[in-house]
Amino acid sequence: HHEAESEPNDEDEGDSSLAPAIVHYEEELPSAPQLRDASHYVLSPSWDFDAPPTTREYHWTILDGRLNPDGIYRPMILINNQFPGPLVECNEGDTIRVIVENKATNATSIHFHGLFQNGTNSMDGAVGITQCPIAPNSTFTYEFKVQHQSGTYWYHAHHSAQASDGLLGPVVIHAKEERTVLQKLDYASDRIMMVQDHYHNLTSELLMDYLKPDMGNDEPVPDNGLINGRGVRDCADFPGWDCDATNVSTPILDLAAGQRHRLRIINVGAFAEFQIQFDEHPFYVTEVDGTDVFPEPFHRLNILPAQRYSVIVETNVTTGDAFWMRARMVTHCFTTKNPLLKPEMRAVMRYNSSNDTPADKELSDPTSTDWPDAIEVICRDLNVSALHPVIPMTPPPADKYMRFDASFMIGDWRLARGFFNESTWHHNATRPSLHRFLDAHSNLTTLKSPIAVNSLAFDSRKELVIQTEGIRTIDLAINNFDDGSHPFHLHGHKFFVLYQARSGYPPSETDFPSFVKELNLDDNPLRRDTVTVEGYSWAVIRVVLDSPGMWAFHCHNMWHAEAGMVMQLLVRGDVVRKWKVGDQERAVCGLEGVTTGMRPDDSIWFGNFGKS
Ligand SMILES: [Cu+2]
Repeated sequence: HHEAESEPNDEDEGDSSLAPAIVHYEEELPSAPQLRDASHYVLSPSWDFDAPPTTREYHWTILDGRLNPDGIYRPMILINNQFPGPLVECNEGDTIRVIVENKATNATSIHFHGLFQNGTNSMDGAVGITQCPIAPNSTFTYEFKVQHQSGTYWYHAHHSAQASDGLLGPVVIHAKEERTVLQKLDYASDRIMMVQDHYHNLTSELLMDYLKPDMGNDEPVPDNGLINGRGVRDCADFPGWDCDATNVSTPILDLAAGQRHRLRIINVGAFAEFQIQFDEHPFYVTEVDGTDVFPEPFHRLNILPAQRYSVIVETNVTTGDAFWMRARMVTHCFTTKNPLLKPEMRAVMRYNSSNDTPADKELSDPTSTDWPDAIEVICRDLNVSALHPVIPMTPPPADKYMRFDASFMIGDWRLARGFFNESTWHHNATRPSLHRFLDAHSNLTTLKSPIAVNSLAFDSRKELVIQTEGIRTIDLAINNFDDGSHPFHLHGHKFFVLYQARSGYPPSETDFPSFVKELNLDDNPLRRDTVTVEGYSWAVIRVVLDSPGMWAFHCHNMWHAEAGMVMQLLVRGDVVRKWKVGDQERAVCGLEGVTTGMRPDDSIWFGNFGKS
C-alpha cells in the first residue's frame, strides 16, 4: 500500500455525505534510508482551519537503516525509511490514526508528547505503563481524538531511548482562532525547527555503558547537534568512521524580507539543553508547549529536551541579508568532555525579496555578529515568569500538596539510579502498570484516601504510583538533590508552573499558600507540559488531574529516565476501574519478540564484585 500517492488525498469513505472525512497520508518508502526533505517541515499557507472534523490516517513502517545525518554513518531506526519522521498536522477536533508496522529488529512504541488522550489512555504509547512494546513483524494502531488543545507538540518512541535512534517527529495542532486570537503577532510563514543532540552510536550501546556499575550518572555526551535532522561535520575529524558528508550542508532558512515569521522550535534531543539565537534579531516568544502567550522579547532561547517554543522573528534588519542562526549546546552540564563535540550548530537565515529567488543567490557565509550577552553556563530553564497565556486561567486551589525529592543514588552493585523519594522505576514490559491495575481485584485498586500512593497494587520501591479519585488538584513540589537539571514531563495533562527556584528547598505545605499569595503566583501562570528543575533547586507545579488513566511523570532527559527517574499518576481511579484492557493492547503483550529492545536489566551486573 506504500505505492499510493505521496501527497495527501481526500477520500470520502462510506455512502453518507455526513460521514467524517478521512485523509490518508501515505508516502512511498525510499529504497535506501534518506534524510527527509527540509520542505516537509514548512507549513502550507493554504491549510484549512475551518475543515470539518477529519480523521487523518498515517501509515508508518519502522525499519532499521544506516544513515549519516551529519556525514557519519550510524545505525538508526527510521519511520518510512527517512529521518526525521513525518509531520503530523491536524485541526483541534480531528482524529489521528497512526498505523505502525514494525519491520525493525527490536520492539518499539510511539508516544504523542503533550497530547491529552482524554479517554484514550491506552494510546499514550508509554511502554511498561500503558502498553506492551510493538513486537517486530507486528502492527499496532494508535487512534485518538485531539480535543481542547492546539499548538506545537511532537511524537517519539517511548521504549528505552529509541527516540534518539531516529524515531521522532513534529506534531502541529491548529486552532480555528490560531491567527485571529491566540497568536498576537501576525506572520507570513510558519515552520518547524527541531534541534537535538546527536550520537554516533546506537542508544542500546550507550545505555549499556551508562547504566553499568561505577558510572555514577556520567551521562553519554553527544557527538554533534542536528537541526531538522541535519548537521555538518568534517569526515577528516572522524578517522576510521564510515563517513560521507557530500549530502549534508549548512541548513538554510529562506525568509521573505520585511515580514514576520513563526518558527516552532522543538528540542527533540536526549540530553543537551540548547541556547538558540538569530544574530542581530531579537525575537518574541508566542507559544510555550502548546499554550499561546502574549509576545515577550528575548535575545536567546533556552530550551531543554521535550520543550517547545514558538518564536516570531522579523526580517527587518538592514545590516545585511544573511545572518547566522546559532544553536549552542550548554556544555557546562556535561559531566565528561567529548573532544570531538562541536557544541555550536549554525544555520543561515537568508532574506529573500520578491524580485529574486533563492537559486539566483550565491551563498556566502554571513558576517553577522553575536549578542554581547554572556552565554549560558548554567542549565537553567528559560525565565518564563514574564510569559502569560492569552487565554487566562486562575488555578483552582489545590486539594493536596505533595513533595518529591529527585536524586541520583548509588545502590546495590554500585549502580547509580534516578529516584523519586525512595523509588527508582523498574517496569514490567509485558505487564504494563495500566494492565495490572485493570486486572487487579478492587481490593488493590480502591484506596481509603482520594489522593494517595497506591502501595497495594504496586511495589513503591519500583513503581511509585499516586492514585486519585474524582477530579483532584494537586501541588507537586519537586526538590532536586542532584547537580543536573531535570526537564520533568507529565503525560496527559498541562500544569500550571507556580514557581521555579534557583536554590534551596520548597516551602512547607503550611507555608505554601501564603507564599503563593505574597508573590501573586496564581495570577494567570504559564501552563505547559515540561518544566525544568535546576540542579540543587526546586519547583512547584499545580495540576488539575482530570484525564483518567495511568500517566508517567518523568525526567525527559532520556538517560535519566532510563536510570529510573520515573513515577506515575493513576488519575480518576473511579473511572479507570470500569475499563478493561482492549483486545489489541492485550494481544500485543503475547507476541514473539515483545521484550526486544529493552534497556539492559540490572541483573546482568549482579555478582560483579570487581572494577568494571
Ligand atoms: Cu533528569
